[in-house]
Amino acid sequence: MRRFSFPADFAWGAATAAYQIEGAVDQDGRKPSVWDSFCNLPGRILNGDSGAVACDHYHRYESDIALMAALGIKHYRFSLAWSRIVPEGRGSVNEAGVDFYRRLVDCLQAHGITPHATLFHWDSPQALDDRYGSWQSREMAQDFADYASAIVSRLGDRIQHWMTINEIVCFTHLGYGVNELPPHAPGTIVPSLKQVWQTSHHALLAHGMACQAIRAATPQPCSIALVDNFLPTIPIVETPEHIAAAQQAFPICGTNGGIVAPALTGVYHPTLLEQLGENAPDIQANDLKIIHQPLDAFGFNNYSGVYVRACDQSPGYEILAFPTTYPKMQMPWLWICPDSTYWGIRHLSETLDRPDLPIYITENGCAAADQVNGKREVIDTDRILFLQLYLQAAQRASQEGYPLKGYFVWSLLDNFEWAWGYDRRFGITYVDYATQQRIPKTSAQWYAACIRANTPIETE
Ligand code: GCO
Repeated sequence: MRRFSFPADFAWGAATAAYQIEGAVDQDGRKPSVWDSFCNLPGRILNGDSGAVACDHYHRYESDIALMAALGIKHYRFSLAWSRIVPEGRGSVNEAGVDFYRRLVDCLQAHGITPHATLFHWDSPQALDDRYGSWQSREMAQDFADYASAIVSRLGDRIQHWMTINEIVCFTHLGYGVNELPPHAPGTIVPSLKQVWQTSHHALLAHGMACQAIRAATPQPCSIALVDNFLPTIPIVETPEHIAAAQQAFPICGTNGGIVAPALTGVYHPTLLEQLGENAPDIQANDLKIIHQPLDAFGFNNYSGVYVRACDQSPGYEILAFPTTYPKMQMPWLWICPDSTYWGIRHLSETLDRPDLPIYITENGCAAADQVNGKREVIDTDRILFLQLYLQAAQRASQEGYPLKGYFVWSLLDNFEWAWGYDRRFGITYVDYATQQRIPKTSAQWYAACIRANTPIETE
């Protein structure tokens, strides 16, 4: 069967995040992040796990990078720990923390792997939570921009691909709850939904100000992206009426109208603002201009979606619940929806009218049972099936001319899966946390074959 290849310059990568893999949380000047504190709260993390050791990547990065090179991976998305670089969140820079990332990037480049650095992947300095409540305060945006300046002025000679913030909804709407503490992330109880939306507004401001800071500090041309896990709406059948319904639903589904929409269009969706009423965030005169910065790319973290159908009653579409037997991978929210890849890309290009914006899938992957057999192998054919379905949908978008530039599998390694601790494994490489041994899973070999062929390989 003739397979459609991705474009010759398609970027095949792997992704990780600092707090989920590094460990060494009190080494070389790093100060606590809100996730260190959150893990110390009884009952918040499954099995009382924390990122204190994780995959010990801080000490093992050279062998982990060699693993990537052996698979033919040419792009690596990782995140920088803000509290390793500016331990108090603002003020003095910890040069020993910067040196770790300098060593990491030099090692990547020695292996011919391009670094893609995410400035913020949820682990903000505890000191700023103590000072003004983290994202509840507008000050966080300025402190984040200053941190961006500090690191880009130091590593901008080695890093040309910057991503400002990962998944705003996850550290705002999942961290701040109205009259109850949400389970997922550090944060606090706030008196109203307005305060929750104010935290995501401050995160959008931080993104915009960081874009400006990166452009001012970089010593060479660079690419800047925002990374988001917006919710793709999928037409139940690809007929004009159901496609129109999915497009109508997209900008107001979940938090799409208040996060990806303002970042990419400069406008909070009017229907969302109408629905929020007095719970809408306070938006200062120049805010949306700051937020709507020109971008060089967009990072689409793609896991699942929702099905939509047209209907006669207002508003003209219906978001469909998943049947209880709908296939999932090993997370309660991980319904298998490969068409979310294709339609997510189309919504960015068409529904938000940004056909100009190159797109990377900056995360895609799944948790799976991952049993180690008697030969110390992990035969994860379930993960291969998942990845193949999503990559085939990505290929469809690419073949139809949408500007898909690359794909980063989540994740290179099994790692600290936030509130689920180490109970859930997303890696294409198994980590035996007792010994820190790495075991490339069958999916790693499969992924290496995809990279060589530049297309999703059909399983034999
Ligand atoms: C996210 C985060 C990752 C998660 C992964 C699996 O997308 O939630 O970026 O840190 O570990 O997605 O949940």
